[in-house]
Amino acid sequence: MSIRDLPIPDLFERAVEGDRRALGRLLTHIERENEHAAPIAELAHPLAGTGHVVGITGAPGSGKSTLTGQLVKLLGELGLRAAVLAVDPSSPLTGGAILGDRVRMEDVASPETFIRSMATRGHQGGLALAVPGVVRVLNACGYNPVLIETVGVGQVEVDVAGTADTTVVVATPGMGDGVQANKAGLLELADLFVVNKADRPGANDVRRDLDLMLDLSHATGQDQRTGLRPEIIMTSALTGEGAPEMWEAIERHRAAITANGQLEQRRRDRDVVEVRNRLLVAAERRVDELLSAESHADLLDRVAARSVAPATASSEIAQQLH
Ligand SMILES: Nc1nc2c(ncn2[C@@H]2O[C@H](COP(=O)(O)OP(=O)(O)O)[C@@H](O)[C@H]2O)c(=O)[nH]1
Ligand SMILES: [Mg+2]
Repeated sequence: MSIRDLPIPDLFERAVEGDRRALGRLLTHIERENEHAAPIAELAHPLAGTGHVVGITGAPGSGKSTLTGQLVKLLGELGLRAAVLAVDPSSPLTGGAILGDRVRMEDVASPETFIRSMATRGHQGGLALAVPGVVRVLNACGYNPVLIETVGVGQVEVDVAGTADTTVVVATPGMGDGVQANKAGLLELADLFVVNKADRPGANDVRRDLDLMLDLSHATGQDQRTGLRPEIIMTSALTGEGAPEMWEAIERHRAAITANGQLEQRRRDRDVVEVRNRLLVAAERRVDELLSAESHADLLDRVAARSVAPATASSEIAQQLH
């Protein structure tokens, strides 16, 4: 029987046993949010939640993919079965730049590594729904850690970073990155800073800037989210220098938030956010359905004619929101 025709439970079983094509198909269902997505999530959820989810974010060109490649190489040497989820805001699923990244990453990755690219466009419920779903299935299939690479701009990335247990923010010399990170709200997100391209002049200045900013946020009480001061690690992804130190720092962060109970809290919060996001999508659909209903055309006409106020119309329609 072709893998396409396998019932979902069989497909899932194969994926858990290590069949990469089966896993690929499961992820496609999840990404499409089709009728198979919920049954897959039901199978995966009890098995997931123990793997370490690491977010790697930063400006385009800061070296996230190269760095992720080095990390994946290292993890392979450590005997870990890592997965990479590369989230790109623009490329279609098979698209340009990301494929380039993928080839490079796969050159160094161990055969056990699973690499998946995901576009941010074309998701019905948005990435906020698709990413946790994909991570859940990867975890359930024994991939640990799961590394999520995202471009550090915009709300989507901030949401995706919220999916991670440990969020690494990558900065580089010569881009005014400290300031950029601050602007994009990445400073608050970072559990760990990596100054990549440490082979370039100015890397130490970036480190110093980040240090100063951390001092400042400490002084103003802005870092109360975690109570932990993010470490700053210097790397040169081209050679792999600093990659082991980066991984050690990621593990230290995980150990710290495991010990202080934050890991459990973060995961709980994340699940609630996912439930909330799903409810919002469902609610929005229901609202659109109500607004386009024939029975409300008259009411909306009266709003247009200024004989009924929008607030009154919405309270009236809201009575059918269930
Ligand atoms: N000099 C130097 N170049 C790097 C380093 N890391 C990555 N690069 C280069 O920076 C460019 C962008 O890297 P890439 O990993 O695609 O960045 P991404 O957009 O953040 O994923 C590529 O040309 C890399 O070869 C590094 O540590 N030092
Ligand atoms: Mg990249």
